[in-house]
Amino acid sequence: MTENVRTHSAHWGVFHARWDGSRLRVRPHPGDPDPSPVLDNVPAAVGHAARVAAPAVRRGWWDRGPGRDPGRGRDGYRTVSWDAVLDRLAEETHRVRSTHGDEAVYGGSYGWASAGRFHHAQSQLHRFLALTGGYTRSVNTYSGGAAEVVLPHVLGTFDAVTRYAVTWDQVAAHTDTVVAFGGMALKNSAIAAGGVSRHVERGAMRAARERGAVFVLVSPLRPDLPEALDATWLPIRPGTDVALMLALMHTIVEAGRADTDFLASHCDGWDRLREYLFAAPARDAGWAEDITGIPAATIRELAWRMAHGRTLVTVAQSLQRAEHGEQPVWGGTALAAVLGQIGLSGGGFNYGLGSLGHYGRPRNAVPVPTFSRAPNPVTSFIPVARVADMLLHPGETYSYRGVDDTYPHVRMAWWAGGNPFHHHQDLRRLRRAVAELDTFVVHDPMWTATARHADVVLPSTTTLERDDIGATSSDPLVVAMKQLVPRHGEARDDYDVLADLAARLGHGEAFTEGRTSHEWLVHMYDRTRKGLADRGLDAPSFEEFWERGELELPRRPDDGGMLGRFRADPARHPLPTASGRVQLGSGPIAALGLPDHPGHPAWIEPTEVPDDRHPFWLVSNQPATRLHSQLDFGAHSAGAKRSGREVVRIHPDDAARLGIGDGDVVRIHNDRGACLAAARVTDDIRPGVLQLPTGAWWDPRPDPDRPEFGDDGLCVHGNPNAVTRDRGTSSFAQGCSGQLCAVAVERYRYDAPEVTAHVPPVMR
Ligand SMILES: Nc1nc2c(c(=O)[nH]1)N[C@H]1C(S)=C(S)[C@@H](COP(=O)(O)OP(=O)(O)OC[C@H]3O[C@@H](n4cnc5c(=O)[nH]c(N)nc54)[C@H](O)[C@@H]3O)O[C@H]1N2
Ligand SMILES: Nc1nc2c(c(=O)[nH]1)N[C@H]1C(S)=C(S)[C@@H](COP(=O)(O)OP(=O)(O)OC[C@H]3O[C@@H](n4cnc5c(=O)[nH]c(N)nc54)[C@H](O)[C@@H]3O)O[C@H]1N2
Ligand SMILES: [Mo]
Repeated sequence: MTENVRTHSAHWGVFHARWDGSRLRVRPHPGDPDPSPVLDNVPAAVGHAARVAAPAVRRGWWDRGPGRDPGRGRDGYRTVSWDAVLDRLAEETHRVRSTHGDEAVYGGSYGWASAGRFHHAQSQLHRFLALTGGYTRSVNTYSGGAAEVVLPHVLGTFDAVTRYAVTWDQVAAHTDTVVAFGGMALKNSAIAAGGVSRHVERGAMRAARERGAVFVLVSPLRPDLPEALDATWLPIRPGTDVALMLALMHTIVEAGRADTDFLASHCDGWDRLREYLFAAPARDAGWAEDITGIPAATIRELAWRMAHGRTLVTVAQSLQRAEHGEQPVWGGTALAAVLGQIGLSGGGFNYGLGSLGHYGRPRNAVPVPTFSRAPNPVTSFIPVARVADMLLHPGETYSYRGVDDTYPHVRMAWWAGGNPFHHHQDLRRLRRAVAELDTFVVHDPMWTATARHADVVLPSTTTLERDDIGATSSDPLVVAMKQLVPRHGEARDDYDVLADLAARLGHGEAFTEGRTSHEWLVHMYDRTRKGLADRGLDAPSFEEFWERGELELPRRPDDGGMLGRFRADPARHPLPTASGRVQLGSGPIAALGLPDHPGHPAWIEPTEVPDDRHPFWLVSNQPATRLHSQLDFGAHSAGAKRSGREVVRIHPDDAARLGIGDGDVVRIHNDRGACLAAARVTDDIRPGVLQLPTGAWWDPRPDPDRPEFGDDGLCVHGNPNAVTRDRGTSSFAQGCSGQLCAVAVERYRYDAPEVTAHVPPVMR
């Protein structure tokens, strides 16, 4: 490495960078066989106009004090000094805690923040809130909310069946047929929280293909598997995968190809599911054709193929981010069980393989550095995606995992490292929800849509502006993430800001434990150094590690994981389910009597489906050109937009019927809101489906076609959460169901307004 070149890491890859005083140049780590183009977004973080340059307060809050206020998201801001804002914030935290109790502080703070183990914003905030009295927390994720609840009942703990089940090496070596529900898009596996030094997925899939493996893509969107695999594409009607899975099981059983030995020795509740499959109406291929849009003959052919050779079923996270999303997760498990392949090398079921870069990789043999947590003295919590419900309906009852609970009355919400006005559904409703707060505090480097709704905006440094350690247990490289560029304006590290606040609240020493940031890095690194020394391996001191810039950890041999051990000896290695076996039906779940979550995998018609007024399914999936909303203004993200607007895919037949041409600005709308986007006409998508990725910063204006929606009826930038629905996946798991909703689309009749999402508010 030449002088001035430093190593750094992002959720989308490890990189080398050089700062020449005015420009940051970035190139991928030389060891990465397939780097992500998302790296090209990084340089724009330096000095961009959308950076928060100094602490800012919403004028209504600063002048009139805390309280319910529909001005959130509408008022102007003014700049104040760090001391003034932290004094005021300490006072307000004390007021809320002493008047309303500690559970009135919401510290869910969901979000991806940046790579780097110490300056992980959410961990810092949780530690601060825990040590200063506690907070209402959130459980589960937007990523896998339904799966995280259902998988432990039917198969095993989330990590065991996502990260540490079937590996990419096994796929390359052993799989004959991969049936990928929702695909395994390379755009998705490019991302892993904490960083990824080697993108192996393309190579593994290609190796399998070259060996003769067949890939079957079940998805409304063709690019969900790499083109080079020459996959069989089954463009399924969104939200109907479980019907296809049931029909495959039915066909396999009827053909006498079910593994009855495995069902008897390793599964429980098969009788319950079998009865459902064969009772009228029989869940056969003809039945599923009407629901899924996939011809019965194709389903029968696929069933035949799956029953021969080594077959792997994968289910992308997207399938469960929809109404009744629990069902395809359970259905995929059951399908692999009927084939009798769970626990075989390269076969069976791997939930989420390909959805994230953490999955399907060997585990490190030595622990990576981690930041210490502090216990939260408050027990109150919500399933993460119920945040708007909580704010709008304090004290009301909701159900979760079969138990009734009530929403706490939250007065103060605090966010660091997440962007709810990116991740939440039905953003106009979220805006009404945050209007209910007394105080909304946001730490972020950027003037995101969330920052623009905060009462207090605290400017954070980006990862490029501080030293940190990048690492995760599924990647061998520990990265010395060295500061690359000077701090922006008055931005400060979240740690330093929270340490100052903790001191004002009388908990400074507990928060810092007397360490500077640098001392924390040394402290955190120590367990990794010890882990290496214990195995008699080269265990460099912190200084040596920092000097080298990276450290490669040994990895554990592939022992087949939890599912492999269970398969080999189910009595000695039972699964953590009620029966210790794969749970294909469940008496206790059936006994809950939930119509939206019966005691076996089932097809349940969604309550929102396309109709005459809203004839399209909108798929709002993860963006290929960025991570969520992060660096939306970066070169790779901006370069893929059209006239600064996000791009929506539409099938040529639909476009022709509606008079929409390639590149036209279209309005996507329903009774919750509307957004504009630029049309890309392509036969890569199933007719009747639109695809608009998430992540274009919400840019609300009045909608001339819906004046009753007020000043935020139309997002002019193309954020799908302007129209998505804010509803739990089911009353059992309460996951986020944002991936799918019903919409109409039309060519935009007016002059399209300019996008101003990346222009910061004017300061007074
Ligand atoms: N319609 C629809 N909506 C979805 C989804 C979908 O499929 N469809 N997917 C969902 C999923 S799976 C997820 S995970 C969520 C993602 O939602 P989020 O994780 O909330 O999205 P990000 O854009 O990653 O937000 C991270 C924020 O942290 C900030 N940040 C970065 N570094 C730092 C730092 O050091 N300090 C501080 N204080 N802030 C920092 C960034 O500027 C950014 O604002 O979105 C969900 N929303
Ligand atoms: N580039 C990039 N990669 C990412 C992220 C990102 O923001 N950018 N986010 C990361 C995060 S936090 C997560 S949780 C994962 C999420 O991983 P996923 O949830 O799997 O990712 P998505 O892109 O939302 O969805 C994958 C594909 O599923 C298809 N699909 C949608 N609905 C259906 C359906 O009903 N049936 C079928 N069969 N297919 C359907 C869509 O065509 C979509 O492209 O991605 C991670 N990877
Ligand atoms: Mo996610």
